[in-house]
Amino acid sequence: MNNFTKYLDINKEVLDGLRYYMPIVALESTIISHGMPYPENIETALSLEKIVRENGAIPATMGIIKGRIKIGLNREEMEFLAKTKDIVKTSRRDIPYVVGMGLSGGTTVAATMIFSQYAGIRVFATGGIGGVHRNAAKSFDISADLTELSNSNVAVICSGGKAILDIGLTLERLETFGVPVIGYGTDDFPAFYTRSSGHKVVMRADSPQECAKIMKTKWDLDLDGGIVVANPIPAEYEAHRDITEKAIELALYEADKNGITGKSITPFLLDKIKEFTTGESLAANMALVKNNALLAAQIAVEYSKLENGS
Ligand code: PSU
Ligand code: MN
Repeated sequence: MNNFTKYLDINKEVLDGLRYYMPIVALESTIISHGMPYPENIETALSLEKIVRENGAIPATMGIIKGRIKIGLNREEMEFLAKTKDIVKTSRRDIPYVVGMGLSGGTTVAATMIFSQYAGIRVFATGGIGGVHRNAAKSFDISADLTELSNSNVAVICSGGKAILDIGLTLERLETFGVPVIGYGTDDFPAFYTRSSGHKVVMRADSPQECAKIMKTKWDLDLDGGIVVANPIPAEYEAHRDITEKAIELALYEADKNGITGKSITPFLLDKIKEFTTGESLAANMALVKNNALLAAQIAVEYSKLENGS
């Protein structure tokens, strides 16, 4: 037995899924605790699980409840993370503190990848990954999501990086870390609220099968680390580029003025952008993450076929 197993609670559905090599999709919970307001957060979390199920996979929303690492939160636990005030945004750095002190945490992309790796789950859907912040040369603010992508063997299905980041520098870091960044049905890296960031990707896949093949090949070759599948927001939900960009600039100005730094900055910016776009960004966020859950389920189904040798 590994040392880590005693810290994990794997729910029955996920445990059965793991036992029988069924397709499973990991989902994060910082989006619940810090990324969206109540009640949109819980509505979105529940509909992601529904979409994953409808597309033939088992959902496993990760989180920490009173010091226990949950591989698959139940509805009550999701509600708890959605409503409670002092939930800790938990990235790699925070895990020992939150678990060791018996606290509760919403897991970031990095922490969710780590928990997925513990359980052996290879596919994970989220909204956007963290990355290199626009003023990183001064602030040194580079998300631990990128480092984790260089470590854990998990494919992260997302809508690119948030436009609050420096997308060009984020792609440079990912290249250095050896992380394949695959445009799904696109040659452009998406910018979360909008379909294109203006930065090209050098890899493209047009089907879940192709994504699964790249994953299988990478890990068969012992090239440890994650994969980013960048899935653009559906066109009908795309936010207005100019308005979003203005909102981001205003939000960055507010963050600077209020001295917001470290782990608080992403939730602060997202909240301000929502305010400045009168909710358009929240609607876009909800739509894109659902679209990612759908693709993740399809990829998980194809990947498990490859794993089972069929
Ligand atoms: N993007 C969103 N909503 C979020 C996040 C990103 O639109 O809630 C969260 C994710 O959990 C991501 C984290 O892993 O923010 C990155 O935070 P940081 O930059 O502090 O590493
Ligand atoms: Mn940061």
